[in-house]
Amino acid sequence: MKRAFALSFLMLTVCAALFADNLRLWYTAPARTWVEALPVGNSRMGAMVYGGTEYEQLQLNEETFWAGGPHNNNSTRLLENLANIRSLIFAERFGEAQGLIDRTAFTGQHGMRYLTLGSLMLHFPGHKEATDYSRELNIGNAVATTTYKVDGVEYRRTLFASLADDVIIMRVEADKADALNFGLSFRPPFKADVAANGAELTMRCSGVEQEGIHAALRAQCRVRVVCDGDVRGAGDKLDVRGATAATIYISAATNYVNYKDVSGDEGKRSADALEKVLARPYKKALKAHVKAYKKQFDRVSLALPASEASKMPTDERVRNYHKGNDRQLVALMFQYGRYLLISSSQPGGQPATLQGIWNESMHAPWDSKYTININTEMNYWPAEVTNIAETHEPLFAMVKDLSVTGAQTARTIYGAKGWVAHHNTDLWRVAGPVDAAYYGMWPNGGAWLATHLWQHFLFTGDKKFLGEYYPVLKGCADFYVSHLVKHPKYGWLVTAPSLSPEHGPTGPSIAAGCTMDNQIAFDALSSVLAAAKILNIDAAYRDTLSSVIAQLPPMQIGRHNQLQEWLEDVDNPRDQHRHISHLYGLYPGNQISPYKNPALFEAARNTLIQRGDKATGWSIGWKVNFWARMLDGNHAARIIENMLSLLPDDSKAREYPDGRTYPNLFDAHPPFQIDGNFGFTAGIAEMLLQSHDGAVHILPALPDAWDNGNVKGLVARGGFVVDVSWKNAAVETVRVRSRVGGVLRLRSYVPLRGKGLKPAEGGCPNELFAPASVASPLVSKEGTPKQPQLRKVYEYDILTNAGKEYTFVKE
Ligand code: FUC
Repeated sequence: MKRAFALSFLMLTVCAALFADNLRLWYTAPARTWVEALPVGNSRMGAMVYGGTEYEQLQLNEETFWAGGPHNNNSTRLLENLANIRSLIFAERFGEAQGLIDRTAFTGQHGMRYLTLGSLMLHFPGHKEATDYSRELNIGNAVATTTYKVDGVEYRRTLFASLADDVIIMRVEADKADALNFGLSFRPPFKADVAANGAELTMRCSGVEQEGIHAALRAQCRVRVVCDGDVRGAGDKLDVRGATAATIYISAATNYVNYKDVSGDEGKRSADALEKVLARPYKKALKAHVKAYKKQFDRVSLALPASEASKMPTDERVRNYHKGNDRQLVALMFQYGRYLLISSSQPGGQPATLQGIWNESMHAPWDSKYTININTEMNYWPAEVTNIAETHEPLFAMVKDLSVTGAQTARTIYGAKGWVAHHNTDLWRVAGPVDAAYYGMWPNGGAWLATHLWQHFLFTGDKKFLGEYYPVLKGCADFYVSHLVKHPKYGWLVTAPSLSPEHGPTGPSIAAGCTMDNQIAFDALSSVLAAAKILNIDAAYRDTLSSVIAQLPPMQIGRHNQLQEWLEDVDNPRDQHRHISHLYGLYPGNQISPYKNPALFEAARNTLIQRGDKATGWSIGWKVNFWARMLDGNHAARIIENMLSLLPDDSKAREYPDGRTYPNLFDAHPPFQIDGNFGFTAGIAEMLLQSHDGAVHILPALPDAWDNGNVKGLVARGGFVVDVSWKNAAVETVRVRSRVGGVLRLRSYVPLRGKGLKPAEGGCPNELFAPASVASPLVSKEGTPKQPQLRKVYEYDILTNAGKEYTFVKE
């Protein structure tokens, strides 16, 4: 007995050690490039730490430091041309329609850009030649550490962006008394005013003008050193002498209040944050941060088999992933996505941009703003299912803002009701089209974002939330009801002008009623219909909604047995474009089900095969989710391998054409774009648990190679928190905690047993995970769609009570 106990204790310890080890990114040399540096963040502030010995660099960001100021970009010239543009589209004179849009839909403002705050530099004279070097980011507690020795003295730097205190803190220590001597200075890539005052260094700077919109923002960044030695400020530097430990506190703020108000006091805000944190000792501040972080992070764990390869430094693990025996890297990458979302998106803050909050440039790729024809939505795919729903809140707040700015856009540019946003927005919540007709003339960005409100309801059953956001959801439906027009040839109600994101069959992209538009309109209209029923309001409006839904174009299966991207059967089966927009209905939507419409499901598979397995980083992230929804874990694993392919940095893109992961595990479009990280995390969750199609499906798409493992804390629609363990790639145990009660319908590839579990009967008993009911597809006469081959499933029902836990095991 004693021996058995000792043995299992030992095994637990070994497992815990392996597991803990898999929550570290670690390296044996300082970062040479930004994509080797490690990110910390608390949503409002972010830092990239290089871990240099002689020169340490902390590249800083504050999430509201953007170019420009309050404005909108609503053209007043589109409306008078709208009828003409529509006539041209329906006459299939797409090029002329596109030209007319290019001339009338744009104001010259294409969204403002997200800026950097520059870097804080630490200079350690004499530390160039160091030994015993190591740096790491522990995503188990959100702390980054650098250690090394110089002349027998060990130096340690500990960095975190406090989730409890609204500052970034770096602790610098030596293991020999009084051995610390270093200087601090700013390195801003813009004109800044830097001044030292005692133990504090302050940088004051302004945003920049962009496209005629004057710079309305100012930023202040303050650095305060507390140490047991001597700290002196002189000119634009601080100097620390003869210390054993020094704590550096960094605060930053701007005058941004909201998209129309810039009356904040950046000086007071940054000073107040410092004063507040200085009131508690360093150790308490560290503890408070770790506690706040773990409260969110610890809700989910994922264990996949480890191997010798898992023990290598992180960049080597990515380099070697294709060799096939480091499945644990997938678990690390999964958790890294959760780390990045917790660190870049917290209640009260701004949503994660194309780069989260981490941007080193004054001219970031695509302005590091919000691209809402896929990228921003992808950022939030992991939020609900990986149990960090609070990270979703900044997105909800942005959608609320857009429902106001976008109402003006709908009125001004289309003469329409409700609200609309196109394919980009920014800190100022612009909602008009940007860039050019080919990319920008797409009126579904707002409605896609708003699906996140409905999804939050499905995951939580929170009727108060639904009531609060109902007007925002309804505004999307109002837009479609007033804006859709009857297609003269087909009689369906369609969006016009529009496009299938950033893609045209040939030449121009401008079209009417693209498949993705119809799917998003379907979701916008039917979620309002369902919400109105649940909230018992708007009875007459529900009839209008049902009538419009019935007139939307059905999905169509074309001559290559593909799901058509456009109304016409013009897809090119050799086209491998990164946007696979028409599969929105497969993921994140739930309009394509193997059980309810197998022909459509098969057409979606053909489309996926035709588009290929490679792409930009975010597109690969989307494909992991697509193949999970295809219930094909082995194919999803192949896509994962395409993602976990090293790109040392952008200058090596030619040598590494397939590189999609940087040494710091940031996703490479290339360049760096964080959506791929989040898409990846969501994709792993989707392989392990699905809840969009009439049941909570356990291990729907587990690859054969992930033979043994377990996941804890994933969330299914209906508010079910699910733990699963598996052996030989089959379910062993399932534990479910019910947050809101209701019937749980379980779907599994193996028979299960457990108290109260009964074979399922009838339609889905829980509206929170019921499948969508969409019209049957139209099938081309030239196509020969096959039926998919589906694994046998077992389905069970159990009535759950809120707050109770249920356990099931393999029969
Ligand atoms: C869309 C994509 C690009 C890129 C950009 C930020 O335009 O087509 O690949 O991700 O967003």
